Amino acid sequence: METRVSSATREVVIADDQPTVLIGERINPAGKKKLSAALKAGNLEIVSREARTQVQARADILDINVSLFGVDEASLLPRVVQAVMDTVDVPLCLDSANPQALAAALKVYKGKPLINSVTGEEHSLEKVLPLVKEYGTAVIGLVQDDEGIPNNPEQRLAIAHKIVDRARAMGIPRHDIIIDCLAFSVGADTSSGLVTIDTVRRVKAELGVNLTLGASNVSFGLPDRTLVNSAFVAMAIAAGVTCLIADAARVRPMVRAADLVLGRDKYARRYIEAYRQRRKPGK
Ligand code: THG
Repeated sequence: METRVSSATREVVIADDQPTVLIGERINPAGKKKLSAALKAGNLEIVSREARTQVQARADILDINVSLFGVDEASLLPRVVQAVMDTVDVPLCLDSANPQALAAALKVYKGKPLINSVTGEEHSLEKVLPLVKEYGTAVIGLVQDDEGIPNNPEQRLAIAHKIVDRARAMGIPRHDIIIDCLAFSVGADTSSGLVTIDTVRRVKAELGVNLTLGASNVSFGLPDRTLVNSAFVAMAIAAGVTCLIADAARVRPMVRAADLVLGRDKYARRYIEAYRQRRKPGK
């Protein structure tokens, strides 16, 4: 199963036999005071800087999230998307639960983006899938429905089925759907990591689709977050995740090491390249 996304000039392929794709998470105001204030003031300099830094850290795709209380996402998201397209040439992942904001961003986007996200909730399926169809995008499907987020793999798997079925009924191919089995803090609930990893295995086995996770969610509230995130990233990749939303600067080395161990890095070329990059003077 291959999911292809693109910018105006570059294509990224997400598949089992390819290196794990990293979606840079840092253009997101959650927990970031400076970025929040800048976005509220319409100042996009920090956004451009974060875009450049993440691509230098070998993010393959950038997630763009501007959801902030008191901000009109439908006017801000397309402006931020334009600013990032003007700065870097990687494909973008449009991270919004607001269909109007997604539609506005899709109008300015050049290439085939990843919409983040649709859920199994009726209102989401009804509003977001038509955008996926109209613009021919790929989409991340979250295993959440009108009843909430189930705490067991069986019910999460059922929601993944529902999203894939509803998309197929609209003529959206399975290869354009990436399922997110949902990661939560193991600081809040130590059983949540296992539920997520189990769901990944089952969705992979039954649906064969590409899979993603928000890897940094797993360590909220804990010290030394990168350590926990790295362990989770390695296990998620082994279980079948093919792309990850994460901080590239922090987890790229572990992703390369995991790909190497799992036979996804011929001649260890990418692993060695990353090692050399880290050893460059000034790094
Ligand atoms: N699945 C999908 N999309 C997602 C998520 C997911 N989008 C948003 C989120 N979850 C993934 N992105 C982030 C971005 C930042 C952080 C976690 C997840 C994070 N930020 C630090 C904090 O809040 O403490 C602040 C960062 C800093 O200042 O350096 O942890 O699960 N499909």
